[in-house]
Amino acid sequence: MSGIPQTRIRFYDEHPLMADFFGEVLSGLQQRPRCISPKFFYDERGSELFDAICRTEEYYPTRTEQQLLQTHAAEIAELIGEQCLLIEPGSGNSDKVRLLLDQLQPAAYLPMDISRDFLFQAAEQVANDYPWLDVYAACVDFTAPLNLPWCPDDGRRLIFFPGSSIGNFDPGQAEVFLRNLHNVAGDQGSLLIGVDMKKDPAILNAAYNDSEGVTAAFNLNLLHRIQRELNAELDPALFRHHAFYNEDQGRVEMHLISQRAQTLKIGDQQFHFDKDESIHTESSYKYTVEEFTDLAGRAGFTSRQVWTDPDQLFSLHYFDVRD
Ligand code: AVI
Repeated sequence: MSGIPQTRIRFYDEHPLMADFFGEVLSGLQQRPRCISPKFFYDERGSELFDAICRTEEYYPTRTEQQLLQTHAAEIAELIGEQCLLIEPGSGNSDKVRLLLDQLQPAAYLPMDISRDFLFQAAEQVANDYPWLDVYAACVDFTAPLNLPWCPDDGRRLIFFPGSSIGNFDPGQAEVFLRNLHNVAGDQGSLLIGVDMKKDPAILNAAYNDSEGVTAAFNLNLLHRIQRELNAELDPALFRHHAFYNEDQGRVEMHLISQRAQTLKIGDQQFHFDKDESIHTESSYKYTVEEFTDLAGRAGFTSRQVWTDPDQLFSLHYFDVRD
């Protein structure tokens, strides 16, 4: 024995193409209604602001889901059994999975993210903190169809997709994405997914309009990013954050509203905005337990268990692939 601690970590890099920020912003601003994808929120500052949102008084999803994971980890472990392969698409800082690892005792943890440095750093921390665990970190675009060439092929697979990130897909895209997860899970696999629930609109409106203005700063940071990275002629202070629950669509919408008539310049293109014209930056769909069970059912999943908190704010669903 050398006495040197060995980390059981392997890296796999598919070198996913980064999204074309310039091209997507230009085409989104040409559309009516104008829109920019929420995936562009998450530069370094945007990721810090998102973490800060999760700590605000009003943004209940993070702490409610953490509580559900903590409370039900043993039941989850019983459902999936010992020595599973725990796969987390969009693993980010791998924070929430830590609530499961001790109970689940998986054979291996497979975090996947498109953001290489962040992924490899987080994976290394998990490997250091859980020296008994094999970690296979994969830099991939998890929204594209996935295959797992680096994955050990014994053991049941449990896909973990927390945070209600599924809410940021529109329902059609969500079904396609869930189908991809179904393929990845294999014949014996399961899915553990966090889903924000429909509720009193006042609670939703407060969650996306926190009193400290963190969500507003997160939304407006997109314009700072466009100004800085695309050399755009625009003043973020001439826009304001607007978020509201759209009951007909069952989603919270975030917009950036032009506070006066103005013209933005990006590259050689100009975009004229009327006063109060909006850029739609995010939709966050909310689901009843039945609605989400049906959606996942259309993607081939069978519901085994759903846990909710006493206030019915957030749901944690456990699905099997098999009937
Ligand atoms: C990442 N996603 C699930 C968050 C949500 O609630 O839709 C992003 C967010 N936007 C504003 N606040 C939080």
